[in-house]
Amino acid sequence: MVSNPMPKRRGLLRFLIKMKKILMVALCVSLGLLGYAQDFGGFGDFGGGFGSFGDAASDEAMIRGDMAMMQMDGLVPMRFANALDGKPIPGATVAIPGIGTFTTNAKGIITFPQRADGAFTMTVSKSGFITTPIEFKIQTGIVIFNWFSISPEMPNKDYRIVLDWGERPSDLDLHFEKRGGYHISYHNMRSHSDGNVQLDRDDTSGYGPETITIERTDTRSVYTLYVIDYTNQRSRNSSALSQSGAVIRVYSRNRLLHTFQVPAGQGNRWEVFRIEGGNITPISTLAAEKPRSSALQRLISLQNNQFD
Ligand SMILES: [Ca+2]
Repeated sequence: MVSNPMPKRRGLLRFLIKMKKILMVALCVSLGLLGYAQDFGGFGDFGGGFGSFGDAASDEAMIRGDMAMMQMDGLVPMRFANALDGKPIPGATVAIPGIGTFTTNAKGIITFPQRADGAFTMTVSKSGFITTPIEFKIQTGIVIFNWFSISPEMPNKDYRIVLDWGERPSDLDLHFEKRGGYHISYHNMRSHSDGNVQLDRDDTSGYGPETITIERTDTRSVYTLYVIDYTNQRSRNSSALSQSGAVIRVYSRNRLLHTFQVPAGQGNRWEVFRIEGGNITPISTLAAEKPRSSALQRLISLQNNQFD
């Protein structure tokens, strides 16, 4: 189980990164307004020269600044990223019946003019990635949760589980447990007990993706997938997780198998599904996280991860 009062890794570093992101967004928006007012080519060129300034977190902040500006300009932006590393997917085709067909730019973004509210399904495709249908809503003229992660092809793997969400909470965690066996999360990022299983990416700054890839599952075993709202781990009745826009996409052998949306309600633990007999059984309920693991268990799990 997760969630011990012990500070999660890199507490100070994460704080500094967050401050840096805020400053970068402020800089981004300021420069964008200046460039836009002076008609320096609008948003298409905006920010292109600043990529070398920062790390991945700063790059993401720049993209969010770009997208905020696009929305102010009456456009609907959506952004597409690689589920394994969170990097933009340029050159992907996004087909939206009733709206149009678009190609993502270098930052993985498409835009179209704001339009009447409604529910839509788009199909995202690019060579090397799994063609993925995604449902989305336009509400009050915009798409609120507009970051989407797409899985690279994986013909030889049983499952890939990808968690996307909105800006808050900053840190959601995927947990994948084999009954009587391994427990994959940021604590223990990989196991080789029945084929490789690993946490590919732990996101701690909002939006995701947070991703687990499972090479093989045993049809005689039972597995459970759940999400912990680490940011609100001490608030058992928090509604932040239910309002996070969290979506889990489960891919299997080069196709999208299931999409799970976080349900309404209270709780900092989202029980998503079980795998039993080789099939996925949806659960999708919110609950309060159970009592925390002992300090000894915590120490053991950290050491296992360290020496794995
Ligand atoms: Ca996380």
